[in-house]
Amino acid sequence: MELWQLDVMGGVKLKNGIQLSVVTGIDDHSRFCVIAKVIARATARPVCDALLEALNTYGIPEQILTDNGKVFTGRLGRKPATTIPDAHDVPVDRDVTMILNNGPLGFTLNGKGFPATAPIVVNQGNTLRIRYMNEGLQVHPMHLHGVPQKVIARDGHILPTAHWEDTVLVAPGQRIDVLVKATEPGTWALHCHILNHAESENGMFGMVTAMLVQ
Ligand SMILES: [Cu+2]
Repeated sequence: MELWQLDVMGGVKLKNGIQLSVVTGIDDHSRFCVIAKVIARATARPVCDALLEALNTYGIPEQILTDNGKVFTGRLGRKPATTIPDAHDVPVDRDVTMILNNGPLGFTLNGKGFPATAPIVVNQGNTLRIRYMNEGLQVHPMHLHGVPQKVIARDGHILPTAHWEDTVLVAPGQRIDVLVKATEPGTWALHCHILNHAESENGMFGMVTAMLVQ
């Protein structure tokens, strides 16, 4: 266990109207889930208890990344905790996870093949961070029409120098983070550039979706 990404997810609504939160923890390298604890309220005590339980079970990771640093660590020291900003925390308007796969369901983006894929809808001027994760057994070069993609991280590691690509090659098991600035209104196709993953004699299918800039 090297790097844990912790989060507190709110707004889990039960049928009877009660709202709950979930403390989640994922090890960045193994993608192993170390915490998935439902709590009544996301205050320091239950959140820290969930973290302590995970530390007792899995040992101490080298690093912990979280946007909720104070609630996780606030109770553990006498002084207020110092939180080091996460290099992933570039200001973005929207985070999009895009899971690429080629398995029993065919060529899919987030488990769906075109035309069932969900478009990414954004407002003009927004910056979005797309995290590609290739769960399949083939490479998938992802091309976004008309808009360059700024590659900022690979497999959870921030690149020393970000660079621009039109087509982002994602190998099996890889995770790649890109920033996209939605400057032009319109519908921009986003698809795998191995064309037989995206197009057949009957038209588009599989790894095709679109970014709709409003
Ligand atoms: Cu592909």
